Amino acid sequence: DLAQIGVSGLAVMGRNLARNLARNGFSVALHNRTSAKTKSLVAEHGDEGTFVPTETLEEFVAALERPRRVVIMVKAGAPTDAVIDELVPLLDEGDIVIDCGNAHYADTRRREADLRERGLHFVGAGVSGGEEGALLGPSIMPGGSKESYATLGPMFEKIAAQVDGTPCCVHVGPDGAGHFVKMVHNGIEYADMQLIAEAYDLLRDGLGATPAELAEIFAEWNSGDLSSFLIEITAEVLGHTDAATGSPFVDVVVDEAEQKGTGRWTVQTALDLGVPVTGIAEATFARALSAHPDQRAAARAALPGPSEAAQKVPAEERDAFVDDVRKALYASKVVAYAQGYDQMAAASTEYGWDIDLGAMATIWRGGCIIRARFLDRIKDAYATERPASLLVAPYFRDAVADGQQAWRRVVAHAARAGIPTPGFSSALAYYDALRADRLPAALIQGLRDYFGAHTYRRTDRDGSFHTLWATPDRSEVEA
Ligand code: NBP
Repeated sequence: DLAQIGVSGLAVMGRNLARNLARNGFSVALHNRTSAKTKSLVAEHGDEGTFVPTETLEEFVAALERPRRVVIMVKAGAPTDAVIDELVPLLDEGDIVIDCGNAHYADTRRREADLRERGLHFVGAGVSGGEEGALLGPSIMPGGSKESYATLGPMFEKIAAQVDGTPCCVHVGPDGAGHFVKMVHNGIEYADMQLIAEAYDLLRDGLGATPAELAEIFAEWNSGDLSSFLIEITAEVLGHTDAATGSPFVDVVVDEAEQKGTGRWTVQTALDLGVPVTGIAEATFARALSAHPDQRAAARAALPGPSEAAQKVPAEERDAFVDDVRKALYASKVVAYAQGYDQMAAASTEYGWDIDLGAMATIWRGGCIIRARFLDRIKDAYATERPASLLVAPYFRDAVADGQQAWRRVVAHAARAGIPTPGFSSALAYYDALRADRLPAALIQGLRDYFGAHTYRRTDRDGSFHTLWATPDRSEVEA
């Protein structure tokens, strides 16, 4: 019998995705560049469902029912192109090639156009949830044609995480839309983690509390509005004791954050689209800063901070401080999501993707790293019409208004105590800039006109104007 779907690339992700498909009743053809991984999968998990192991791509393709559904799950970049190049000559019109790796959406657009010309469907599908998600139910963000989704969608919806009976998988939009949304998801994940880290830093310094005590605070937050996978595992990590030293685990880890590049892609893309994603950018830069130990050591030796006394929160204000930090975290998180949503909206317009933004919140509620109670609220915010910003959607508007003063107190405290809070601070600056009656952008326009004759518009009448700055009377001309 021919297999319903094939998976090529059987490292941790591909292996678990293949098992997930088999466990859900689909017959799965298996292929890996080197066949050891194929053999071990069948040897260890062959009883979980129907697997058709193959050694060559020719055998693999021949083992699939038509139209063929071929999932590629290899290292993103050149390896993906290598597999596609080898695979394509073996396929027939109407077959579907699905890249479930972490591809850059521009690569996906290129590959999709190329395969479409050859009569094939190419689906770039974002898959979130790591190893465990791939096995037990990830959040899946497939792009590509509507036609390909008609045959692929039901399978993906079955293996995806389910929340309240709704699968965490939806057709995002044509060509690179799925991988774009996955990229923004990862960018938001960076921002989420940075904000949590800042909250931890503020509490630890301000309260002088132990990581174990802070773990309890995060566990408590996880029962409220902030409830999310990342807050839950923050409590776990902070509560963990290092077996070798008996110290809190967080104290024995080198404080230099690494990154694989999806945060950077999100920021680079946002710059091109002209969308401020300051939350994601600050999170990405904060990781970069942490990873320069020599520069940090030089600065630590040379640059003074505030007096010790400024850092501690008085005993009678501790509970209020904890609550302020919680509200500041929530408000900053709303800003980060609002910005990520703006970025998806801008790309949707730019590329004609017609992304249903509310549906993105729906499919991020389970399976993926940023899964959170919060996302139900975002889904609701987009249920009727698209708000000008997530910040002005009624629920979030009220929540942020409620936390606004706390947010200001926390950022002021951080500045006085010398605690770096680029996420909290820039989010508040974004909030204030967005709601400002007048921005100093007017002065910037004046300066640009002065040195570069770049012209400006007036508040009182239409047209473009230039002031003759070098003339004695500085008269104005219409440009
Ligand atoms: P890796 O990213 O480590 O890739 C290993 C796989 O790529 C192996 O199957 C390997 O075959 C194959 N491969 C390589 Br490397 N070069 C190849 C080539 N030139 N031709 C054919 N095959 C080649 O695997 P992974 O961690 O399972 O991740 C797979 C994809 O999923 C990546 O794009 C990743 O970014 C994405 N992703 C990963 C996670 C996660 O949590 N790990 C989460 C979400 C998405 P071999 O066995 O013969 O060397």
